[in-house]
Amino acid sequence: MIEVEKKFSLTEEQLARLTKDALFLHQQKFTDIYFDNSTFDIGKRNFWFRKRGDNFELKVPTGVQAVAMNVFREVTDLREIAALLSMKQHSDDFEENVYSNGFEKLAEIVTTRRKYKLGDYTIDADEADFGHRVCEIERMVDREDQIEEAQVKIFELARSFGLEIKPTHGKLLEYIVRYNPTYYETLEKLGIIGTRV
Ligand code: V4E
Repeated sequence: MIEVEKKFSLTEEQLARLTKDALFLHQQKFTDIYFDNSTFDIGKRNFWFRKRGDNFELKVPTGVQAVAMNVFREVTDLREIAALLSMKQHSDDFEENVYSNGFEKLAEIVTTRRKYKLGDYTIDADEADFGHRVCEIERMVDREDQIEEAQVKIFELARSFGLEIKPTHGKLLEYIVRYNPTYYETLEKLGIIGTRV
């Protein structure tokens, strides 16, 4: 399955309207630690490497672009992550290898997420500990050729609730804008992050 998602910046009132007839699934709190090295080699490939709770995940662009958004694949197999990041194995412990290969903490973000279901859409209302709120509307599809249609449907839902469709930073991008502008500017100059609808 492929997750197609779009981020929105909503007021409390807009979020209340969007979730009024949605089914509340649960609230969870999790910590993401993102990593990169001093020359930003992970970010320069538009890869995003994190430990969420106890689990390492690497987001890798699929090469599929629809409505000016990259679609990412999430790699969780540790051997595949190590291969994609060209990590040398110095220890049997994956986390030790992360650090011994020169990767260090880029950001640490604690998120409180409220999850809802609205028809075929999932809504994640996230609040990060550094004061950034973002709402994601998501749909799952089976095949790459369904991505574009899913994105159009997300935009249609958003419009039906009067939500403004404008570029919105996710939690990590907002974090690095605020706390690591050199990282942000480097990737922005390379065209890796920028204005996306
Ligand atoms: C993929 C990505 C980043 C990693 C953070 O991904 P995101 O979906 O924002 O995090 P989150 O917490 O919602 O994860 P989930 O729970 O959905 O798995 S940071 C930047 N990107 C890619 C990217 C880009 N290259 N340019 C722009 C403008 N936005 C995002």
